Amino acid sequence: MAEPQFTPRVLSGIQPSGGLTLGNYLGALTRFVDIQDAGTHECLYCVVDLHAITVWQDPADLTAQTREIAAAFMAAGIDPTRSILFNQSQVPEHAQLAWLFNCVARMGWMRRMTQWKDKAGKNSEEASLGLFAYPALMAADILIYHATHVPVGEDQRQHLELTRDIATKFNHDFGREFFPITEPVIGGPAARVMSLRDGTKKMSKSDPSDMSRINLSDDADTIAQKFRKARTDPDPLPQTYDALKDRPEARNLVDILAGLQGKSPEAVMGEVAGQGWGQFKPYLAEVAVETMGPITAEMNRLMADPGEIDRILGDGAARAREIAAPILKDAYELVGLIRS
Ligand code: AQP
Repeated sequence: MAEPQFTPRVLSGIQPSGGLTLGNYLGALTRFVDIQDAGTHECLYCVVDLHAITVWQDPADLTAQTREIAAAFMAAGIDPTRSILFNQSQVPEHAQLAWLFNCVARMGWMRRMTQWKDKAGKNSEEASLGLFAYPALMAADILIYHATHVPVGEDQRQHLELTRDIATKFNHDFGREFFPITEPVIGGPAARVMSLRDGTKKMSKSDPSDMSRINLSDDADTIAQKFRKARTDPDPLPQTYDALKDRPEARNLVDILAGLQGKSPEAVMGEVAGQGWGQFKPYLAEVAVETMGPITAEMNRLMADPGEIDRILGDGAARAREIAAPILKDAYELVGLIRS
């Protein structure tokens, strides 16, 4: 059967498992805005609260963080009239499709997920069943809209591959090219922003050390202090980007500067080659404050009116459901479930 044409549509999300980091901002948020502004795709962006509760979240914090992330989306440039902005739990079709996918995906596929291994660690018997099934819910987030493209950071590549495996198996099992084989959109110098304390670990909002990350809510002094204390090696910056290959901490700071300035790391190296850390780090902090300061201020302004944020999320959820409901209905019918 010929593959149906799918509407060019983008879906991506961020978990309200803490405040946003510079990694989320550069690896995800700025790219969400670029795609929206390009106008080539219908865009759906969600705060994935059901994913956040796969590990314990204090209920009051979860509510506040969900609003904070919605505010950050808008402060960074997501326009809720051009994109559909919502929180995942208000669109029950995500969880309903996820159940079908729990029955399609195989245990072995899930066990291979590095995020599961990292987050469950040695204590996997105590991890929630939801954490194990997380990638099936993520596949449902994407496929409930027949999304054709998903902008994500490098860390999500494996989950995207699993989404493609689930779509392929579903289409094969039920004999129809029903779900698109979604393409990841990964790239740019900051596709993987690393921890400021360990250049081999990604910057993460749930890292126990606040010094490992820049938060979108950090003020100028805190940002300067965190970069000043960021781990580096003693050598100055070399002449070429290639020469940073085995210097993960140094390379990370150059990548961050490139991401903030929207330049290639090679172009940045042309400007900072030979600098010592005493010169480079304050400059990096200055650029970060200049870029993020206005976003943080706008985010704080929006958060002062939680009722308005909730209204926007509710409106987005209603629009999202208009797309999701007929796709879920068709998926149920393909599986043989009666929906009268
Ligand atoms: N360090 C990063 N560099 C580049 N991109 C990143 N992303 C996350 N960290 C980095 C991208 O941000 C989007 C949203 O991620 P998420 O919140 O859904 O989950 P995550 O990837 O697990 O992010 P965190 O910050 O590490 O959250 P916790 O600590 O709760 O697990 C995704 O597109 C991701 O690629």
